[in-house]
Amino acid sequence: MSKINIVHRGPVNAVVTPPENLTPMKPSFLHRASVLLLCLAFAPASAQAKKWNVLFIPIDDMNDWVTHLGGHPQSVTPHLDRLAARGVTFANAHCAVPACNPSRTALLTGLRPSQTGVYFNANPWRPVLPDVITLPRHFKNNGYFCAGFGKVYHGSYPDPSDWHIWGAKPGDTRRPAKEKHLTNGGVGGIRFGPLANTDEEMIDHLNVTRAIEQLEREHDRPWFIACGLIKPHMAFSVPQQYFDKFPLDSIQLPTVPADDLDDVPPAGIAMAKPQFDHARIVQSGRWKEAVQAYLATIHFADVQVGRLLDALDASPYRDNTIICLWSDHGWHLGEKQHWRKFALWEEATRAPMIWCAPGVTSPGGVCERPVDYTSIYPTLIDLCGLPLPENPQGQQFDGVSMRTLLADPQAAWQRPAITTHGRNNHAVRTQHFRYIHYADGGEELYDHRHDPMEFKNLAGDPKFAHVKHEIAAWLPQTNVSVAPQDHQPAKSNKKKSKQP
Ligand SMILES: [Ca+2]
Ligand SMILES: [Ca+2]
Repeated sequence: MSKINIVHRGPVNAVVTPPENLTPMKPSFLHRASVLLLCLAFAPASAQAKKWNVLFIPIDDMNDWVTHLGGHPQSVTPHLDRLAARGVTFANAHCAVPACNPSRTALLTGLRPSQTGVYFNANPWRPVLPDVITLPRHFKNNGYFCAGFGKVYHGSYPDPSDWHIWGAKPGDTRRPAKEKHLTNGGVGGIRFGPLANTDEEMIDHLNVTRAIEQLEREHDRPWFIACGLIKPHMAFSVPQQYFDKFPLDSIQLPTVPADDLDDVPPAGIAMAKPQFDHARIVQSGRWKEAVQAYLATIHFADVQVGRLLDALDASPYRDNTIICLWSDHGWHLGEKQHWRKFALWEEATRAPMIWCAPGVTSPGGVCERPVDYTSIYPTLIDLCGLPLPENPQGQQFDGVSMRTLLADPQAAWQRPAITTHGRNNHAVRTQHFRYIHYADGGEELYDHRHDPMEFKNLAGDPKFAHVKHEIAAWLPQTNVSVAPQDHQPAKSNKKKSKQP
């Protein structure tokens, strides 16, 4: 697979340090050095004018149930939609891994799990990638002010040293209120139900407020501010008013043919686990409630995004800030008789990704090219003119810059999106097809031109053998072992985090 193709540039904001002692120099050299220094003295000012800030908005577990992506006919997401209308939305964007920790690790390092071994939530990433330069670290190393709030990394495994401010500024003792659940909270492990809380009591509201406070500040250098939303991650629980917008009687369920898994190989059925969450939800008679709750929670998250966008627009940084919004993966609510992420189908891998880059994107761009999240890091440093990170252990990006697609969403694009779930299980998404290859050789092939819900597996159809063969050439050739698991209880890990 080809390596990154972005243009390597030197850091435009390199600090110019005058020589400590000029006396040994000959006059002619001193003169040349003075001229050089004079030129360099002006360089930071002109470079500064071209510096872009970055507003980075990770969202947790938001699938394509976003109005402008059409994943569910009843979704209400006016703020994501207005952001999309302002820049470029990627309608065929996919996570590198359908789980929180490995998705974010791949995104923040630019490295796939097949290169790092970070395949699952229980694989802490820093122990196996101790020196890897993360995306925020790279901006920090290049003179940016970096502040991160909310869920940027997986909750248990942040690296606060990547930032100048992580979680809350010193002295900020504000804490969200406890969630006050109005119902019994769900079915088995699928947790949902309205809260008696106000918006202001929610942790996402507080983290957005913290990010807004940074947007309202005067900054003496370019900044990279991340504000990660925790909703719509379970529990699908937000204030009652959001539930009221989706009357239960009106809720439309996904279409799930009873025989949909009949043509899915055993490795896929093992991921779907139809006898667990789905069987329980159907038996409980509360499927519509779960869908209602997810729509309500997405709507709440959308309102928080709106607060951030309003604050940016009211700030002096409106016109010199790149906005990059993404959700770490999709979510099944019964499709393929599956719930949650943890699978290689469209519902688990497709998620919103929206960019606004002043001078590059044009309003209303919709990109149908297949892209995955290993390309976010290369794209951001390309847009900001930062050099490639030099990882001490030599790891190189798996993705490439998407600048050409930001500038022209219809531009030619040869690469597919690749998603990995567990060692050597991969999905390759091209513009029209999804090909899944499991470690045991099981295969699926879906033609999205005629089958957007992936009901008919064409992998065994000889007519598509050539398609399968061509797509399979993109499967990662390196599939390293799974990184060591964290055996500590999740709660004790969370206590270690400085993130409120
Ligand atoms: Ca997630
Ligand atoms: Ca099927």
